[in-house]
Amino acid sequence: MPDLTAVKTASVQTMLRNHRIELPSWAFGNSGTRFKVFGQPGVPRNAFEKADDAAQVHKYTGVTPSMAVHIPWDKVDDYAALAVHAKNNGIRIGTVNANVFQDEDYKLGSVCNPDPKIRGKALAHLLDCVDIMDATGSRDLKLWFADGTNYPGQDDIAARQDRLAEALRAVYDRLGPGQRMLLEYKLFEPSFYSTDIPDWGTSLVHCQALGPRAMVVVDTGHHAPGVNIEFIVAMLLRAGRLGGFDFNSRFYADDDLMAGAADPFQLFRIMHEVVKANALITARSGDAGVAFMLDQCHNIEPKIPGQIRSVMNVQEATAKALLVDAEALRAAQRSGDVLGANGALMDAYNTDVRPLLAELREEMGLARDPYAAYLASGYGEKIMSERHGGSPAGWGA
Ligand code: RM4
Ligand code: MN
Repeated sequence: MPDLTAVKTASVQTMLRNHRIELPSWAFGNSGTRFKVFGQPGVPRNAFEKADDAAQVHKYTGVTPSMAVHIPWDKVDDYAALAVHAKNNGIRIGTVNANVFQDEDYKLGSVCNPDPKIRGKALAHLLDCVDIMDATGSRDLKLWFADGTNYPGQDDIAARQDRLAEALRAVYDRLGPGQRMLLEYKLFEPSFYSTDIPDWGTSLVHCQALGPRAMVVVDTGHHAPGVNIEFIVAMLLRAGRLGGFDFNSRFYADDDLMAGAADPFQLFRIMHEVVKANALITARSGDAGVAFMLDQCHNIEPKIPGQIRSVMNVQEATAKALLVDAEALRAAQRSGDVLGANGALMDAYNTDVRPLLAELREEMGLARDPYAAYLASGYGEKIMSERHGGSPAGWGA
C-alpha cells in the first residue's frame, strides 16, 4: 500500500490545491441526444447566467476558476463585459470553442468544404473567435471540425487536408502572443466514411507544421472502444504537444457523460502519465501547460451537481495518480518484476483518497463535501424560481 505519511499526504494535497479544471459553459444549458432534449427548470438563459452557475461549481470545489465558452452558443454583444461579469463572480472566461458545424452552409464541411466561399465564411468565424479571445483574455482557441465525407469518392481526401492546412495556418498566424490553438480530433460522426481530423496523428501532423503554439487536445470520448488513451497522452507529452483534455466518459461513442463515471481506472491511468511528465500544474500563459477541461452534457441529471461530481471524480483520479510510489514502481520495472510493478500502480488506485480530499477542502476553507454543500445552499431552488425559458445549449434537437 502507498505510504500515506503526513509528508506524502501534504505534498499530494499541495498539488491538488493548484490543479485547475475548466468548466464548459454548455454543460449548464439544456442538452440531450438527437432523439430529445429534456428541458430542466432553472437553466441559464445566456452566457452571463452560465458564468453564474460555473461560479457555483468553483465556490464549492475551489479548483474551477474558468469557464470555456462556445461561439455562437455563448454569443454576447460585449465580451469584455462577460469577462468582467465572470471576474466579479470569482471566475474568468477560459477557452474559446469555435463552432463551424451547425450552419446550413456546412453540409459538406467548413474549412475543408469544396466551395471556397464557404471555406472563407468558416475561416472568418475562426478569426472572430480570436478577436473574442482578445476581449476576454483567453489563452486557448479550441477547434473541432465536423468535416468529413459520407461516401467514397464524395470529395478528394488529400485536397481536403490541403484546405484544412490553409485555414489552420491563417488562424495560427492571427494568434496573439501567449495565445494557443488546440486542435481536437474525433474518429467519426457526423461524417461516417472519412473524417478530416479523425485521430491524434492527423492533429499532431497539422500542429507540428504550424508551430509550437498549436497543440493537440484529447477528448476522452473521441476514440474507438479499447483504444489505449494513456498511450496517446504519453506520446503527446513526449512530443511536447499535449495542449489539453476534454474529459468526459463514454460507453459507446461520444457519450459526453460525467468524467470518471464509466471508467475511473482509465482516468487514473491517464492522470498517471500526466503526473509522471510533471504536467499537472499548468502555466497560465506562454506555450506550456496542459488545459484540463470538461466537455460534458448532463442530459438527465441536474447540471451544477453533475459538474461538481465530475470535478470530484477528476480530483480523485489525480490524487490516486499522485499517490503512486514512483520509486517502487521504477524499481519493479527495472528489475522486470511484472507483478510488483502492476501492484505499485494498483495500490495507489485502490487507495481511498476521499478523506485526503475532504481534509484539503477544509484547509481551503471549503466544505468537506462540495456536492452536499451545494445541494444544501438553496441555489438550485433559487434559479428554478427565478429563471424561466432557458434554451437548449446548442444541439437543440
Ligand atoms: C464536439 C467536440 C467539441 C465540443 C462539441 C460540443 O464533439 O467534442 O470539443 O465543443 O462537441
Ligand atoms: Mn470535445
